[in-house]
Amino acid sequence: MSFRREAHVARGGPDGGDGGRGGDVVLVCDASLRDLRALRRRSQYRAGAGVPGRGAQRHGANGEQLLLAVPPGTEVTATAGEIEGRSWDLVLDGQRAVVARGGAGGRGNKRFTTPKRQAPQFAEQGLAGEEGELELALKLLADVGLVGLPNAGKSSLLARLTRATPKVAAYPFTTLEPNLGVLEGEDGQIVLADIPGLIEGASDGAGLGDEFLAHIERTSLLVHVIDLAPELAGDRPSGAADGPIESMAANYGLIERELALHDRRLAELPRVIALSKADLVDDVTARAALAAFAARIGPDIPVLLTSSATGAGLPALATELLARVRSAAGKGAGRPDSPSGSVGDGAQGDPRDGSQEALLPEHMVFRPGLQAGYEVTRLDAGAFAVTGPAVARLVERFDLENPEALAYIEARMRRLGVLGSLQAKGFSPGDEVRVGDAALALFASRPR
Ligand SMILES: Nc1nc2c(ncn2[C@@H]2O[C@H](COP(=O)(O)OP(=O)(O)OP(=O)(O)O)[C@@H](O)[C@H]2O)c(=O)[nH]1
Ligand SMILES: [Mg+2]
Repeated sequence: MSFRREAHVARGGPDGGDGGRGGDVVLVCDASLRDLRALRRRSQYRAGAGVPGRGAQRHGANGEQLLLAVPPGTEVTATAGEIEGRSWDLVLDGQRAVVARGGAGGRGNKRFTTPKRQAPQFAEQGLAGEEGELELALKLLADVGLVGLPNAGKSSLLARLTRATPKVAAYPFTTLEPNLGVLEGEDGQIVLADIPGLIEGASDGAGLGDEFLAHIERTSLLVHVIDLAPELAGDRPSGAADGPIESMAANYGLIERELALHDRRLAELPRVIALSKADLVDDVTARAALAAFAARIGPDIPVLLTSSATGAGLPALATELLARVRSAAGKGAGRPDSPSGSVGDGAQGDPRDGSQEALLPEHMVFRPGLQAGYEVTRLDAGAFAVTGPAVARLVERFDLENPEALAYIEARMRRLGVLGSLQAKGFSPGDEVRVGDAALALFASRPR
């Protein structure tokens, strides 16, 4: 609130400028980051405050927004505060999410000048910005997930198909953390993820549990790796009742059940089956097993024989994966940000693909609408409560000790119809009206 004061100007009039709005807290997806470590150092982040307005109609500057960089694949959920329940998914470089908006600035007293109120002795207060708690989870972004029992040969496949160097050893649970590798194709790359082996009950936490399944939730294709050798390399005659094919089918069913129990989406992903370690059995046996197993599984799922020792079947597997990921991306079923797609050069605002354009801005833009609704409740004789966002904001915005500001609130409430509703419930001038934490004696001076 300010009035013009100058030596030779009498009654200079109100000249209070508006306050600036508070800065937003914004998460920005940054493809150069790989983890969330940078955010561990602090637990609270706050954007800059708006600068108050000043005399001579000088408006305050807006608060500086706070930009926090997160790696692609960050899922954000607001778990507390007024932002609770909102969520964002940051996958593309440069993508932004405004997770908490700064509060609006208040208007200076100059704005409240009317022919009748030429010297307003009050100004609006700024509103508080949004506050809350966020949970950030990083999920790997891979096109293809390698799944299977422990020791099936998943990491060996990743090592042969890509330049990744995961640990490989002849015992179960060699892999304790997911590994990523890039498979180079002729016209693009795809990312493969090797996760720890799964066992029965993994979806309930058995073995290393389902913790790592989250990392393959966003793949567009799974490679289910089944060890061909333990059944066929032994001296069990193939084709015997309850023989190797039944046993492989049982292992297959077991893993598929765990995937489905973890998340239906995983069950619905297309898959390729790799019968691994084919070098450990003779060619004829391996081919017979392939034919029998493929017949069991049905025509919809390709089954391939592979050997990470000799490299047999690996070019065919690579071709299959590259083709299927590309066709999934073409259908829009895959991740829109697949490195094999047209993004990845970091070009922003390139209008070549509408669907990607649509993903580039914030995933979710939350704009509180103008909610004018309110509710009047009679608490007891002489006391009422009014609830509703518009009324709450009105009261929050002004100094309630200031009689002029109070008169302004009364006038606004009358226009909103609040006075009428109060009167319908037995309100008489001067009764207590509670709005949020405030208790006001309204309409005491000028009942109508
Ligand atoms: N002969 C032969 N051995 C293989 C082949 N693939 C994997 N192995 C062996 O099988 C064992 C397990 O291989 P890994 O690649 O570590 O298996 P994994 O599925 O990643 O196992 P976990 O990480 O424990 O789930 C290792 O001793 C590998 O050397 C193959 O094609 N031929
Ligand atoms: Mg492994």
